[in-house]
Amino acid sequence: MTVNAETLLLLESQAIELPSWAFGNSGTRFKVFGTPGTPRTPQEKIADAAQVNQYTALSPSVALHIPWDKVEDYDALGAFAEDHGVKLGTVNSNTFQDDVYKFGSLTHIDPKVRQRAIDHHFECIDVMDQTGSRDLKVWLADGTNYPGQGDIRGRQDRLADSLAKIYDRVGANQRLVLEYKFFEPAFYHTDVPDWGTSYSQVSALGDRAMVCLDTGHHAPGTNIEFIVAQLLRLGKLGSFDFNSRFYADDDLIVGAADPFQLFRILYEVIRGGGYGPDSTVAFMLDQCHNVEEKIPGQIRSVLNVQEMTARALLVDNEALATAQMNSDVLGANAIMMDAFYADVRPDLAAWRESRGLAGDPMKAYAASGYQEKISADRVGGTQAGWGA
Ligand code: AOS
Ligand code: ZN
Ligand code: ZN
Repeated sequence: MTVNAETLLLLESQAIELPSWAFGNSGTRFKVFGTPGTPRTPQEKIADAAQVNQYTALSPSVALHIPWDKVEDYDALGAFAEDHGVKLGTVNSNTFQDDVYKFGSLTHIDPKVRQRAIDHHFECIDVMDQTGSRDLKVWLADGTNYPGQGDIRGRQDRLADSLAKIYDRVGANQRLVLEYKFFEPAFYHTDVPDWGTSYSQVSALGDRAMVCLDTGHHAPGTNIEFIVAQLLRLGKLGSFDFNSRFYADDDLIVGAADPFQLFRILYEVIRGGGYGPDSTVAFMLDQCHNVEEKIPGQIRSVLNVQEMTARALLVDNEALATAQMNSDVLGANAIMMDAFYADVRPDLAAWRESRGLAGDPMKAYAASGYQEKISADRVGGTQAGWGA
């Protein structure tokens, strides 16, 4: 199977947003290993993200995290990004690291704490107004550890109330995307544990509120592509946080743990109209590189998404429809597997070269000397905010 011109045209517009925090040091609660050359400022994170785009032409924007990427002058930060060939993207809020949020943020029983969390989101919207960002991504650490610790129903009501106040401030060209996660840091219940909760909360808000699907936020064995199909059907799939997992919220390189799952997800994205220039579904990575180098880790990630998208585009939909019509179980399955097993890498490398890019972006980056330069220049790079 070869990647034809029509498929290449569809691949040309692919854009995968990079998270600024992927370039910072990260780790587990046992240890955060430092990587030489780690960025010390938001500008250095953006410069590193720009490297990924330079070698792949796949990642034209960088997601910010407030307060980790807080600066005095967002116009200047935007101009810095543009100078490096990228744009500022999704703004991620943070209500999980202040002591005041120990028992919740937007769901907290104390109205003063809730207001503080709401105000933080207003601040994020102010940032979006300056950066021109479309999406405010809300992920909450809210939840409880023990039965009885909180009133699950009351927390849900308070969440709805807080989100409505935030949504009121979201501009006409902006969106609120609500991410769900079934556990962690709370272990008994999480206030937005699943797509159904996120869907019901955002549906109550309005058209510009959507669900964010983080591929690492489901129980083992969950059929994630089914959720993708359902959310697209409902018109509520706003964005993806791509990563992969073996066990919990591992935040490993997307497509590393289960390439077949990534293929199946992307097939449903395409099938449901969530891919291409007319789609508003945002592709973003949400990853941490604990032991590997961060820039090549991100390059590998966007290439994995591109390769699996190409394979998913190779599915012979006409033949598949016929096989399904005839209840040809094995025939239909073989059509999917043929596309999945197609090695698209040589075709993609040749296509890259035809566009003036290196055929092998990993190799080209390694040979560029950038890693050595930042390792020599930057001392005392920052932690992304995770781990430790
Ligand atoms: C946390 O588990 C979530 O995946 C968040 O999407 C994300 O990692 C965070 O918002 C970064 O601040
Ligand atoms: Zn996420
Ligand atoms: Zn996560």
